[in-house]
Amino acid sequence: VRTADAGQVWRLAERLGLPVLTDALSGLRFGAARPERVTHYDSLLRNPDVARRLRPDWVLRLGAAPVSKTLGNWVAGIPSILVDPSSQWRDPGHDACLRLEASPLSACAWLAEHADRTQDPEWIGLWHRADSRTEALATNLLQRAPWCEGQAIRALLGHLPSDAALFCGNSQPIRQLDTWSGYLGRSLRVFCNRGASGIDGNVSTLAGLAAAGIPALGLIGDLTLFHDLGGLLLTRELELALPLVVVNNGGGRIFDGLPQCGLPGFETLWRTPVDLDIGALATPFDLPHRWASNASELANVLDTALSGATGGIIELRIDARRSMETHQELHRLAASERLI
Ligand SMILES: Cc1ncc(C[n+]2csc(CCOP(=O)(O)OP(=O)(O)O)c2C)c(N)n1
Repeated sequence: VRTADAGQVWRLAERLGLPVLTDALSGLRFGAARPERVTHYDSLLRNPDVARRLRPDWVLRLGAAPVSKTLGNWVAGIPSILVDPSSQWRDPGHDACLRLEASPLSACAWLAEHADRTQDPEWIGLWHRADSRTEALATNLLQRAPWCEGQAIRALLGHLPSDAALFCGNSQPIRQLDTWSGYLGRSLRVFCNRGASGIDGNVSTLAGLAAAGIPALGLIGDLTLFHDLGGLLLTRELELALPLVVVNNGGGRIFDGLPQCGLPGFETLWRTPVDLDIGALATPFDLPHRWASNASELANVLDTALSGATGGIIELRIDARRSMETHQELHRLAASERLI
């Protein structure tokens, strides 16, 4: 949703009492506080009681399919109206019973004027409570968890000024952002090459954003970097003002969540770690290289990198197994605690 359209979406939500499940890429997740905003759906919908009691009769979907598979599965089978300004048919679950090729601005404005059925106020209250409680679970968990992507993402967001831009790579970074960002209280523009979830060309896209006058902080996985080393040439040429943060967790760790994890050959055929020294890779491109393997190191590195606006690479050294355990612990807590 474009920034210009967001106000109309919130007006409709307020007028009808609708919860807005704000995908990290929606343009609605960050900004002024709204009681209708839900950010933790990926975790709280794992709670069977919540998933059953908050289930709607219909869904108004704006734009592309959400990042969260849990959300996608939960809305499957619920009649939905898809409002999408693109001419594509972005309905992977085939749930749209009506597709409007329109801007969210005009569709929401029309609905706000013509719809007359407001929802039971208790319903939005339950959403808000479940979201707040899940946020408390996540914050509490990250305070006691070993160094992981959730903590790193919150530190990155905490360092970005209002209206900053973030480019998030595919694979886990966008999912980690979707899960852990929570609500920020100031605006942030998030970009991603969602497309067919390709890890190709991500560094080049970051450079393209800079060339278009949108300096963005990059957050990508290690394989995603190795896939687009040519993009580093562009970042040097364009003298990118903000750093590229690379999660060095030893290959494609998204595959650790697949059932074949642990099978003979898994390492070679799925995880495919590439034994390259990221610091040494930065050298021929004249890019500064900094690294962090805990929260205080990251805070220091970000202070230096962002104050000097020198760009370069920040390598986040993450123990993928521990990070995954924390992620799973959040899912377990959200599924078992009383959220509403
Ligand atoms: C062009 C392309 N090739 C292969 C894939 C399949 N793929 C999806 S995720 C992934 C691993 C990405 O690893 P990394 O960037 O290190 O991120 P992590 O999974 O560790 O978060 C791969 C190879 C893809 N999405 N796009």
